Amino acid sequence: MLSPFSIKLATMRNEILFISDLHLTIERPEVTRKFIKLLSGRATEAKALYILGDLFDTWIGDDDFSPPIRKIKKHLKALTSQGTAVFYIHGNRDFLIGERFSRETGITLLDEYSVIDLYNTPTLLTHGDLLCTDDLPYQAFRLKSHTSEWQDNVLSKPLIFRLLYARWYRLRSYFHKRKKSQDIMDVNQQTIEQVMAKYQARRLIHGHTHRPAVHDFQLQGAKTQRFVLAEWKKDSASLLSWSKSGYKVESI
Ligand SMILES: [Mn+2]
Repeated sequence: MLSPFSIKLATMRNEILFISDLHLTIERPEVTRKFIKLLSGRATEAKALYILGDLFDTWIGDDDFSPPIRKIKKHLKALTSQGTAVFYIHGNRDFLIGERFSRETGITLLDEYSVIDLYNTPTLLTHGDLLCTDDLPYQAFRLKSHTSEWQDNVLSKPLIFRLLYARWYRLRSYFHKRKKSQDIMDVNQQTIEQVMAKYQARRLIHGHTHRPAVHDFQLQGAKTQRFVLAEWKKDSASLLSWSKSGYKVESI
């Protein structure tokens, strides 16, 4: 039976929050602090929190407990325990987040493309890297690194090897990114239209490109919107909030 208190809570829980690209790392404690503030404050009154990838700057396996991982896990667990559903889509940095992390935090791992009914609009959620189809070398690496053969091989290495590999990989991707043109690093509109048609979606929400915007376009004669979430930095962070009355982009 619902007590008056839980009825009040139930009616309050009408907000759905979306964030991505926090790139949490020990090197940016301000971002970790902002995230924990969100988890222990605002998000406790939300119906659901969707994290669309790259929550962590690197993820080398669920057995890694280096800071700030333990703290983040604790706060995620507290949030899911008190009734906010938390959903996660892997980013290109933390795609090795696995079942153990999900079990320990109470979050639900979603598929790389997931459709939800967001206030009566079929809404496609994804990290965004899959939409950058002009970046052929990256897509080739992604394909390879998402096979269980590659992942089992990596995860079977001792933690210290994986830590060193992650350092090397970050350095490598930093230099690669500098060489690549800005166009190649962005999404491909044709891919977006194909994927949205395939999933029958009228709205797309993703991150990854760090180019926050709301794009309006027509797809098969219907009004369609694409929301790009912002990356979190030391002095700027934002979330996308949906309720029955529409959406808000809020800075934190
Ligand atoms: Mn990304």
